[in-house]
Amino acid sequence: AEPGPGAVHVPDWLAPARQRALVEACRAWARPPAGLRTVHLPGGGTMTARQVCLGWHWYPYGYARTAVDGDGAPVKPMPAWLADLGRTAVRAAFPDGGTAAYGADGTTAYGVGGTAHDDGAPVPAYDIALINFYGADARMGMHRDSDEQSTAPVVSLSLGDTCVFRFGTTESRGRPYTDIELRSGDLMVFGGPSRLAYHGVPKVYADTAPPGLGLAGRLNITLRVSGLGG
Ligand code: MD5
Ligand code: FE
Repeated sequence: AEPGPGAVHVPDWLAPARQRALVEACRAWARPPAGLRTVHLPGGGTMTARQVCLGWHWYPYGYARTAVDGDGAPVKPMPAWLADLGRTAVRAAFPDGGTAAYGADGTTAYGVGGTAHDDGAPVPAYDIALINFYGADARMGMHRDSDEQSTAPVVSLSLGDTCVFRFGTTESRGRPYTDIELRSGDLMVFGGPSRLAYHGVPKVYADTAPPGLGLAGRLNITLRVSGLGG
């Protein structure tokens, strides 16, 4: 399903065993050093979803190689297998190579070391993972992801509790928007015109995670290309 141009929702993309393995990996990444932290916004607000980063450390508003707003430790590396999962996700969302994802010119270069689809369309080299942990009362306000120097599609993997994901326009954080339920195992890819759309998570439904997953709350893994080089 395509909630907007370049935005693709693939429900139930991750098999249960894959979901369990990702939850286990998130648990390890959440540990110190440079583990799960609470993010404080410059305006005085506090993000209710807690976060851990791989590859590059996101802070409001930029990227660093150390947890500058946490314990200051070096950010954990982005595993090659996770970058590969991102590439596989983009191919799943845009099986034809994707003018929707890549722009009508089909020539836009993504990131460093990007390789190609069989049809020649570029495939992004994911070098950032942001993992957000949402407890039952956590939300994320409407915002755009604009701290990356790359137009490569963003990959979003949902685990655990079901949420309402709000997908808006590139123009404003208000209406019109489309509300989509994201469940454990769902994939979303935001490319092309959707890359800079406003979005947020207004609601998490408590106790809706698959029973076998061993997760109370929601995890979202978002894969991005920094465009920052080496
Ligand atoms: C989440 N995370 O569910 C979302 C998944 C964040 C964040 O929003 O910034 O950590 S990524 C959703 C996303 C990314 C890029 C573009 C769009 C959505 N979009 O155009 O809607 O925790
Ligand atoms: Fe975002």
